[in-house]
This record gives sequence, C-alpha cells and structure tokens, in this order.
Amino acid sequence: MEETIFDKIIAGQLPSDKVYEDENVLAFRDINPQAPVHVLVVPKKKVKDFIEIQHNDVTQTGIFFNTVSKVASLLGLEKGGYRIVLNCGEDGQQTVEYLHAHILGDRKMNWPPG
Ligand code: DGP
Repeated sequence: MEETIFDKIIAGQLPSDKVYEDENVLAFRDINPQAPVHVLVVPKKKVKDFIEIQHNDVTQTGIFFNTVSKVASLLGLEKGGYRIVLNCGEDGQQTVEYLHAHILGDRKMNWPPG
C-alpha cells in the first residue's frame, strides 16, 4: 500500500493537532475544517478504506468505531449531536487512501449531502 499523509502523521513525521491518542487510534483536527469542530479519526493499524473493513478483524473494527464515539463525546458534541462521514473511493470523494472517519459538529448539518 502506498504511503499516505496519514501514515506520516501517525509515525510522527508530520505534525498534527491531536485531540486523542491511544495504542489503536489517533484523532486530529482536519487541516481544512468543514465545521467548527472537524476531527479525523484513524486506526493506527492501516486500513485502506471502508471496503476493506469487511475483511478485517472484527475486534479492531469495533475498537475503531467505539473510539470514534468516544472522541465525539470528548469533543463535547453529545448534546447538540454531530455527523460521522466515511468517504469511500472515487465516487465517495475519498482523497486520502487511509481509512478515516470525519467527526463534524458544532453547527447544523444539511441533508442530503452534496
Ligand atoms: P477525504 O476526502 O474523506 O479523503 O478526507 C481527507 C481529509 O484529510 C480532508 O478533509 C483534508 C484532510 N487532510 C489532508 N491532508 C491533511 C494534513 O496534512 N493534515 C490534516 N490534519 N488533515 C489533512
């Protein structure tokens, strides 16, 4: 798999504005925020995209989604709610080939998405 910008952030080769880190997951602020709160959550063990999740270890997948929920709460978004976005592949507008969940919050979201 090709090295991405998120591989470098996890390895500490590039800086990021971290909001949460443990042995499995890293969460950091998006460089191009689309909401007052916009955080990306990535698994430290590389997964390319959402398609790959079906072939992966269920425990690791569970830990990832559990931590996305935890990070959203740590960010204080429980009361107002928030949006989780997982862009996948070309049509899904995934630009970084490293699985990441967007947590977007602190504003009213629109539906349908663009
Ligand atoms: P996606 O389109 O779902 O692949 O989203 C990729 C996101 O990654 C996009 O919202 C911008 C963000 N991003 C790209 N490069 C960097 C970077 O170097 N640092 C940070 N913090 N975010 C980045």
